[in-house]
Formats: sequence, structure tokens, C-alpha cells
Amino acid sequence: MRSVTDSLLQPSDEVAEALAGGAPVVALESTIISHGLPQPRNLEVARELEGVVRAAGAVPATIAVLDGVARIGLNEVELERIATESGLRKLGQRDLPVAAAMKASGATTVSATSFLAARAGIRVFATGGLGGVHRGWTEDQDESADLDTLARTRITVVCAGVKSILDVPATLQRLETRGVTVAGYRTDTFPGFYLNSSGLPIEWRIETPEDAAAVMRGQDALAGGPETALIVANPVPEDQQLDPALHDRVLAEALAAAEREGVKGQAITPFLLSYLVKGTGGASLEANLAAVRGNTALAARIAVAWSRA
Ligand code: PSU
Ligand code: MN
Repeated sequence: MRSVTDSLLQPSDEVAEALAGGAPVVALESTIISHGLPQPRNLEVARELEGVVRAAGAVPATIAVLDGVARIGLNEVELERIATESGLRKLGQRDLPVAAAMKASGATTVSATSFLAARAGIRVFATGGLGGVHRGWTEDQDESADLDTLARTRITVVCAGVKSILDVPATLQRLETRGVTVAGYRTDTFPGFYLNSSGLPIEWRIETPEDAAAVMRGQDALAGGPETALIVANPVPEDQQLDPALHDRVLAEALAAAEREGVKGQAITPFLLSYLVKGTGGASLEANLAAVRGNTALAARIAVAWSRA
């Protein structure tokens, strides 16, 4: 008989087979598709990212909750639902039991995706930029659940740092406090999401996917401590970044608009990202996509190295 856990967490046949055989698998989140990118580009991107993973010899597992069931690996029709269904919810880790009980559908954030991926036995995950501590946190205390989940989940997240709409120094500080390991991929500074660099130094630099796999082995060898994540911070190439002056100008406008319109909570991140897309004439979208593509390709190489380790 299937247990309750089984019936709420369902890998696709392809993902289940890959995991059982020790083949490389890369988790992909769905909030970026449903809430982070404009239609119809979002569906193309969802497909493209799965293709990037396959081209590197790994199996993609896009994660979302459909009718109350956490699905690990989506087929074409399911991917389309995530990209086009209106009223799809944005689910963090804490929302998962309610979504299950209510048989709701929703896209999963970094926090929910990490949580579900780790439970399904997937070790490597690619996204664009992590959530973190929002600007103005001294007043509003808005800190993404991404950080808390990564402080207690054994997963490797490949990302272009944290979204630059955030208070990046405060977020790096919180990652340190919570004991989340951060390594720069061929960089000594923390990436700036749309920008190649945030200008903030990071302590560790790795050069290859095999280095990442070695750090992961180190995490597991130091067993008994908290199950923390590894963040592999992979910058968008300099020639594909958003123009820094344009970034700073439009971001200031976006933050002022959010303040004026009283946008808060779950809505703030999608609001700022879409403001940037409009305000930069689509240039921020291209930089975001370049970052996500690069992260997905690197995550696949890390998953391959990990499967051989
Ligand atoms: N990366 C992107 N675009 C996104 C996100 C990440 O390039 O839209 C999403 C992720 O799902 C992340 C979420 O978990 O934004 C953070 O939302 P919040 O700040 O409400 O926790
Ligand atoms: Mn928040």
C-alpha cells in the first residue's frame, strides 16, 4: 500500500528510474516560470532549461504542486499548466501541507523546491537568483523562507547569487549566521543576479564541477551536524549582464513604485522583477535568462560529477 507521503510526493517515471539507477538528476523550480517570467516566453524557457539539462547528460525534474500532489518531473502538458494556468499559487515550504489538503495547484519557490527535491533524493538544483533579506528589513522584517530552508536542507543550489532587488549584504550575512556554505564558481565576489558581480567578497572559490562534488562529499562526511545546503554562486557572464547604470536607475524606480503602491509579502518579488523587465525594455529579462541558463548548465555538470563521485 502506498503511504501518505508517497501519494503526496510523486516523481515521474523517468525521474524515479534515474534516481534508482544513480543517474544524474537536476531539480528545477517552477515559481520562476509562473511568477518570475512573462508569458509566453516563460513556457519556452521552461522547455529550454529542460533541454539544457538533457544536453549535459542529466535528467531534468521540474517541481510543482498539481491538484495537491507534489510532482517531481513534469510532462509537456503539466509544464504548460505551470506556464499558463491563471491563479496558480506561489508555494513556499510552509504552504505545501495546506496545498496538499486543499488539493490546490501552485508553483514552488526555492524553499519548497529544495525541500521537495531533497525528500525525493535529488541533490542538485538550479535557479536564477535566491530570495533573501528585503531592503527596508528594519521596518518590515521580510526575509525569504529560501534562507531558512537552505539552512536545514542538504541540497546544492546553483544560482547567480541572490536577486539584486534585495539587501544583498544583509542576505550574505544571514547565510553566514545560518551556516549555509557559499562558494563562488570561478569568482571571488558574490554575483549580482542581473549583474556579473555584486562587488561583495566571498571567501571560497571553486573552479570545476568536480570541486563542487568534492565539497558535497565533505558535507556528507561531516555527518551529525545540521543538514545545510551548498550555494554555488555562478555569475552571469559580463557580456550578458544588464547594464549596471540602467539596472541601478530602474531598480530605484521599481522600489519607489512598490513603496507607493504598498506592495508587500509574496507579491513584492514578482512586482519588482516585472517592473524591471518593462523599465529596461526587456534587457533585464535577457540577463535573467542568461543567468538561469548558465546555472542550469553548470548544475547539470555538477550532477554528472556527483553521480560519478
Ligand atoms: N529566481 C529568478 N526568478 C524568480 C525566483 C528566483 O530568477 O522569480 C523566485 C524563486 O522561486 C524564489 C522566489 O524562491 O522568487 C523568492 O520569493 P520571496 O522573495 O517571496 O521568498
Ligand atoms: Mn517574503
